[in-house]
Amino acid sequence: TESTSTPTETETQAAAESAFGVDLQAALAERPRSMSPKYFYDDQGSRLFDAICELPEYYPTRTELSILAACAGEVAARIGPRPEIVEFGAGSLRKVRLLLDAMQAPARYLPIDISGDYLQHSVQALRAAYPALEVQPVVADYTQHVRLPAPLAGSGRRLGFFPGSTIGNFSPAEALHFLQSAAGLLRGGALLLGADLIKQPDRLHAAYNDAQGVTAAFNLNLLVRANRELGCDFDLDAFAHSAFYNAPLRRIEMHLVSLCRQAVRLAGQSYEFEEGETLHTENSYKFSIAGLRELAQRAGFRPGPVWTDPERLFSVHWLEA
Ligand code: AVJ
Repeated sequence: TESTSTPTETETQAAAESAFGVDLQAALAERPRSMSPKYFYDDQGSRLFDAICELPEYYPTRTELSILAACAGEVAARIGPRPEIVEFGAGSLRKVRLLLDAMQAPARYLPIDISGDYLQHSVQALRAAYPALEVQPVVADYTQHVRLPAPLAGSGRRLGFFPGSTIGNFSPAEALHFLQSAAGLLRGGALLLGADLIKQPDRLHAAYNDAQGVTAAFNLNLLVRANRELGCDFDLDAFAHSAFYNAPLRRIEMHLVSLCRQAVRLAGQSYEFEEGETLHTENSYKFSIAGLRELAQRAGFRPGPVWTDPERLFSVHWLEA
């Protein structure tokens, strides 16, 4: 609710039964403790993520935009006339606009997202900018089985779009599973996939430990959200942001570290944190170009061209479905 007053017991009880409440209770009861990064993206979390994308240290967004600007013409030529664009996640409209602007009469844009609200917002903005484009949002969890509407009469091939290295949030097994179902949805078309590359650990470290503390605020916002929505009593000064590169597993890990021995309440239960104990909040896997192509191939794609930036920070892959 919008109310800023303390939630009633009934409200807290209902919230505890939400997906966020159920998953946080399970996370607090298990060891090691870990939550899905999807819970970062409430209103404030989405705003903080947008701010991350503007940070000087956070190279992925601006690097991918520059790669897309450079390859959009070739992408448009490869997919052919009147394509249907299927975006996994209602992402940054800036990215898909680079593609739409290069395409020959795109037939339809189908953004898939779980959050109906966010989807409605981006759909309105896109309709205003592209009056001739048919925009058909699909409210679904694209990590699960998705059914797409039948192709429009007279439309060309389907182009899937999964930018931002969001694939890095998946475990290797989940990434394979996602790519397998995407290959099924896009059969006869292609997937344009953005993947962050393995690089010097100090560069990665800086991208997830920015000087302004925006990434720390993004991470800690999970506890702010739990206090507001679930009636928890996380002491925001008693947890700290921690992000580091786990080199053997090729991933950035984000955690919230307990700075002292403390207890936290959720739905009538008390959960102890030892000093130094963490809640693992996100993995962000990094890829080699060859490794990503091999993964895509195992999932049923035929890997085509790869575009990258001069520093080889980020990669955009053409995968034929
Ligand atoms: C949206 C998952 C691609 O992993 O870089 C940014 C999220 N987390 N800073 C990433 C994120 C901390 C981002 N992804």
